[in-house]
Amino acid sequence: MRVVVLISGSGSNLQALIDGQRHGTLPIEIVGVISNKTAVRGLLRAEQAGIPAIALEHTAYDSREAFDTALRERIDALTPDLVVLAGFMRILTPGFTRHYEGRMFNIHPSLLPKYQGLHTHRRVLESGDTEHGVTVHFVTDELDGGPPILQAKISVHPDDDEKTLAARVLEQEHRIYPQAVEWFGRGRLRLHQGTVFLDNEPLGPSGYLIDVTHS
Ligand code: NHR
Ligand code: GAR
Repeated sequence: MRVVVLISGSGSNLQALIDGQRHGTLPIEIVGVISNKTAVRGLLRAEQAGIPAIALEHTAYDSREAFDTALRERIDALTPDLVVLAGFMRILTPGFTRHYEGRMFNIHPSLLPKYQGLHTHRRVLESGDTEHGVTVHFVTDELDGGPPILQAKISVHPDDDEKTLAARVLEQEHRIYPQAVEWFGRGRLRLHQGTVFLDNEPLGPSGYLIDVTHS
């Protein structure tokens, strides 16, 4: 399965996929990495793994549509089976998301549908929630609103700050993103009329749930 990964920053989720590919546990070939920001660590990680990596700066385009058209051309030249948003920080236009419907994933650091958008860890702490987590979902034009595939739920500790909480969420991201990609690569996962199916069974509104609140 050919995979293109879109990033904006450190690329630790990209690294988890690279590691899975390298160890032979993930049936994928990452055929390209594209960042909308230059000089980010994720691009270095790709280069170090021998993966073609480019920066395509959104600031060089005068509209979201123009950037998305250029991005789509770059991606489609790589003929991917799956597009993976891994810490990608630009909102995508409806034409773009429709083009990759059913074959584009995002990982979002909250228990969707809670806390769509940015600064999720801070908002969880401000709300006094005792549980938090991360969601892998199919991307649709509804921002962070596409159908969930897989969620990992963790506990919020009384002494948590944004940093400690983000770190524990990230640990789960590195487990569940490769898992979801593996399912797709083995043909076990599909999106049909807004419902996610795993092994031909419809998943519920949270996707497949992994509860790590007691570990
Ligand atoms: N695009 C669509 N259409 N649908 C989704 O579900 C998307 C998406 C693009 C990115 C990731 C998402 C997240 O996991 C994602 C999901 C960026 C923003 C944002 O506000 C919001 C959500 C997500 C990513 N971006 C600002 C913008 O104007 C820029 C912020 C910045 O550069 O720091 O694009 O949270
Ligand atoms: C991850 O926590 C990811 O869930 C989050 O950014 C981090 C990227 O880390 N994504 C978003 O907030 C999307 N808006 P990484 O670059 O090390 O994979």
